[in-house]
Amino acid sequence: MNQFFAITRAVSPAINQCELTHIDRAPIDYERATAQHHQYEEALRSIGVEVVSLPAEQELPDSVFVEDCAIVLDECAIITRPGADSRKPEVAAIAAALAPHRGLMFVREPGVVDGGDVLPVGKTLYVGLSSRSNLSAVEQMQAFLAPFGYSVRGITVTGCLHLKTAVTQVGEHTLLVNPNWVNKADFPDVDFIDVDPTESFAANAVLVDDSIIYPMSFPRTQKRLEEAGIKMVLVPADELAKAEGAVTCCSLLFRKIIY
Ligand code: CIR
Repeated sequence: MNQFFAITRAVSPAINQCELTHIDRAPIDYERATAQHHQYEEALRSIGVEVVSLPAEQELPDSVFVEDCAIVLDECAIITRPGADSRKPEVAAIAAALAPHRGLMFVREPGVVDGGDVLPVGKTLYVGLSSRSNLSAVEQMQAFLAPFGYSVRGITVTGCLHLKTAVTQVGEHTLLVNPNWVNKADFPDVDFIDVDPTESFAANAVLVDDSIIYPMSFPRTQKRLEEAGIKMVLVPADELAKAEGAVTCCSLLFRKIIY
């Protein structure tokens, strides 16, 4: 059994000023979002993850979505340069929190990338070329990671915010996917579970060892996952979904490395 850390950050009181791209603005209940975020942290703890919870950032509406600030691999961490200008200041505190755990590398201008666009599967990093992430960042990340044997591939994603809105890993060789937003042919040598067609946003799950943390809002896709024998810890996540965030967005999960 691997040991994992997760970095999280409390919901900002400014959450109602969050960025939105593909959904309409609806009021977000800060207390409810915070309560659900605590349940998410508890879910991580329930499967043995050590949670490092950072304080809320008053001035940074989207700062609860820490996933977008870094890509943490066993060998190093890449600090991103988020695609939305309002989110660029979020990375400083995340770099400081990661520094004790990994050597850091930094994506530089003109590169932009949100961690939500980066899906590592084995030694391949798939990067969604969304409105938030570009080829310059793909090239920079390829240069950082080539010495560790990774290949970094930019792929097309349409209709949703990030690559990981459309596809995430739910087993070593299994991806949970919304085939309307990505092309399954871009992911060789894996098995797929498709989301139920009525549950477009159901493809985002957090994989920890052989369990996933999964939103309660998608019962039909949940049934498909159960039928595939995937262990699940269910969490309420509908309040932060109004900020266009899902479950992977709320943590930076990485293996403890004992040097
Ligand atoms: C944004 O538009 O940047 C935030 N409102 C939502 C970010 C969600 N993050 C993620 O999917 N990794």
